[in-house]
Amino acid sequence: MRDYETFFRTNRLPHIWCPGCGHGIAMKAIAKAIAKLDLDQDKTVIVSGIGCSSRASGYMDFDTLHTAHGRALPFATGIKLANPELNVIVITGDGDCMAIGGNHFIHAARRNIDLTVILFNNNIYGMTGGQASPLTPVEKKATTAPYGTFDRPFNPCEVAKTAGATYIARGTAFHAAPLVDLIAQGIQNKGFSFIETLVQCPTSYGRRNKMGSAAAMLKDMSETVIPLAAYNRLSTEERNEKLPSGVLHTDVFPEYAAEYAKIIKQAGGDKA
Ligand SMILES: Cc1ncc(C[n+]2csc(CCOP(=O)(O)OP(=O)(O)O)c2C)c(N)n1
Ligand code: SF4
Repeated sequence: MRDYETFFRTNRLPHIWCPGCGHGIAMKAIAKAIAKLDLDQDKTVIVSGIGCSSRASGYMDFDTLHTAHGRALPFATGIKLANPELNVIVITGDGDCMAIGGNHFIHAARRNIDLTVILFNNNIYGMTGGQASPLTPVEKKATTAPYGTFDRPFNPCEVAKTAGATYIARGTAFHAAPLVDLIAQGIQNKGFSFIETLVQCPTSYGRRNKMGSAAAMLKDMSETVIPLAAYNRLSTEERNEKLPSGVLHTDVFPEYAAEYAKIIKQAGGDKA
């Protein structure tokens, strides 16, 4: 097995992330999952949109695409359809994935195309200074909600499930070791895989909401996010305060790129 550290472009360091940002932990988990599965570096592509989270693609030594805000999934879809043998991994933020990119997300999930999407969820638009995203919890403050937002947030795992994703998991930057396994399982699923990864943004989110240091935010995560089995034992009222982690949903549907290849064959297109 290759050392995961060899999967970084060290000449691009130092990274741009603030001290205590959780994005680096999530990026490391992806590199470790790739190492664990012993994926071919030349057959693995990392695609991202725009945001602090999406900067991760630039630090990872694979074929990488840093695309436009919200548009990682259309690029990733094109890559997968043109080269179905590639492992295509998408890194995205909560604004990138669920706001501007929300429509791409539901349709990529609906198609069950073989992509692994890792959402670095810091509950805020970090890069642009702290606007509320569709995943900002009610009452949390943002530059666009100085008195606290009253927009109801999405549960991205539920959106993914409703849209048709065939592997859905939730992990956190605090639970870094199990996160590696959740990502590895997602990569192995032949279909649309979604791993929501909760990460701390001490700068644009934590500071405004008086959540303390990065360490305090991680501690909070460790108490709020609990294994699915433990979550299922809670009362409805108790569940309001917690989030389940681990593999939340799996399903089996035909994979889009494989179905597409069949149609090409049927139409005689593979003779060219
Ligand atoms: C089309 C377009 N709209 C808006 C922007 C400005 N913009 C850049 S990053 C960003 C938000 C990033 O937030 P998120 O996706 O949650 O990632 P984070 O920075 O929190 O990791 C926005 C609105 C842009 N670059 N392009
Ligand atoms: S603003 Fe937030 S998300 Fe962006 S690098 Fe800083 S801590 Fe990370």
